[in-house]
Amino acid sequence: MMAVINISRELLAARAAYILRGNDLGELTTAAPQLYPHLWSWDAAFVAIGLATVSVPRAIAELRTLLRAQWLNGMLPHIVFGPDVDYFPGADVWDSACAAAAPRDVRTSGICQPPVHAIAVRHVLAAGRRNGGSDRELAERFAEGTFDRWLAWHRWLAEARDPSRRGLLEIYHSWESGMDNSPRWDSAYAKVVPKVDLAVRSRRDLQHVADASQRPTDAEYRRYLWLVHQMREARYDDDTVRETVDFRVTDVFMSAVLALAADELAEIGDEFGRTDEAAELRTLAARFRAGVLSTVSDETGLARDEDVRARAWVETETIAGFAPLLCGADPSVVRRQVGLLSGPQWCDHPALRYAVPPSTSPTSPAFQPRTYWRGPQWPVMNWLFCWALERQGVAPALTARIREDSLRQLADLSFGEYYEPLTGEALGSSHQSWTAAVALDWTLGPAASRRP
Ligand code: 2M8
Repeated sequence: MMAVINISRELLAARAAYILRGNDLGELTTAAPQLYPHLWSWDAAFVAIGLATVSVPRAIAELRTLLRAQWLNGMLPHIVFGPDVDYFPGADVWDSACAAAAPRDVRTSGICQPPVHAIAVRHVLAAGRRNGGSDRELAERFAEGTFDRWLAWHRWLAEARDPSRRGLLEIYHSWESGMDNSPRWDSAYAKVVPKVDLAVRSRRDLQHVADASQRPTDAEYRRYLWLVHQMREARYDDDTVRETVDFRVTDVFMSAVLALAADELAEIGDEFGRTDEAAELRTLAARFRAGVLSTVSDETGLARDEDVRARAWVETETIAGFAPLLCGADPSVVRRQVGLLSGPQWCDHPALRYAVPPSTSPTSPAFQPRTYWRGPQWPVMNWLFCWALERQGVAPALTARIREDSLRQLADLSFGEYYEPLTGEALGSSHQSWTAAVALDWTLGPAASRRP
């Protein structure tokens, strides 16, 4: 059993700011110093939320770096490559230049990640207004001036990734979900058989974690690389990718994030007189909220992904099942989900070191406490669920508990990428930027004043 560490909120904030500073390459914060030496799309949004508490201009610069890499079709790519450094699969493997829609002057990957960005833009705007003066001016100019870019991103998702307009986003690689090796994807991946043996030997991630079992396996990586190969063959053309890539699933978590973010962007639209676009965004949010709700299982109370090719629901009990709590839902669904999340299958499981949701339920046969998205707790997920619930004014006791326990978990100051739920040990990369960023918002941001 690890000792409980008591540190002041000031020390946690100071250390978190120091970590982000250490990962700062100027206008791009690496997701982590060694394991992830480039900018990741949804990491950048969380990083901006953290940075907004200490520097509004620097938070804006981060989001602008991501926007400079936006594709002509509106997609925000999941990786924006910085200076040449070891990472696999790097820019050469993705070869985004083969895509007609890719930007010519920035190297990127060819897939996307959950669209949390509008949440970040609103945080930056609010921080600018709290600070006043030039921060207010900069933040307002930024939010107004980039509105169309974020709108294009949301429109692309709604059109290219929801072809049958079910209100459910499709993904063609599990890296798009952000939860790369979650057991959510096991059944779909079981049918992905690489036809070319791609160089798994080049994996560099394993050099940067203490124990390879905390990362995806080589067999998983072979499939990941095969899907990249298929997309590159399709030159990342949306219609071709949809029809040819071996992995095609609807992602209920990402769909809920889109609904939530579309509502946030609509608020910005209204503020700056873009009322037609704001109405369009609210319609989009309603479509995806309904889509998320349509997946909820009567039996388990959890929302589900669907393997589109197999036409089969994914029943694995992962944190994504709580998607309705992100985007808002029918009160009876919310009540049942809050009960589940607070209960012994999740946060109140007796073996947990800290009462925060693991990425897979400890009562599920798929639970692996040390392996990446298959069981560990992720501070950034805790932040997102707390923030979304607070935004709706739902479950204050649960959110206060998750936040307090997250802060206790972070008190070892390692800013781990993820945490072993039974022991509280930090795993994966240390000095992970989005972990430091959420610590900053919890200690210095508006959430800090709501804490007991
Ligand atoms: C992880 O994903 C990358 C691939 O995109 C990796 O494992 O190499 C995920 O946790 C993802 O959600 C995250 O954005 C990224 C950087 O933190 O790392």
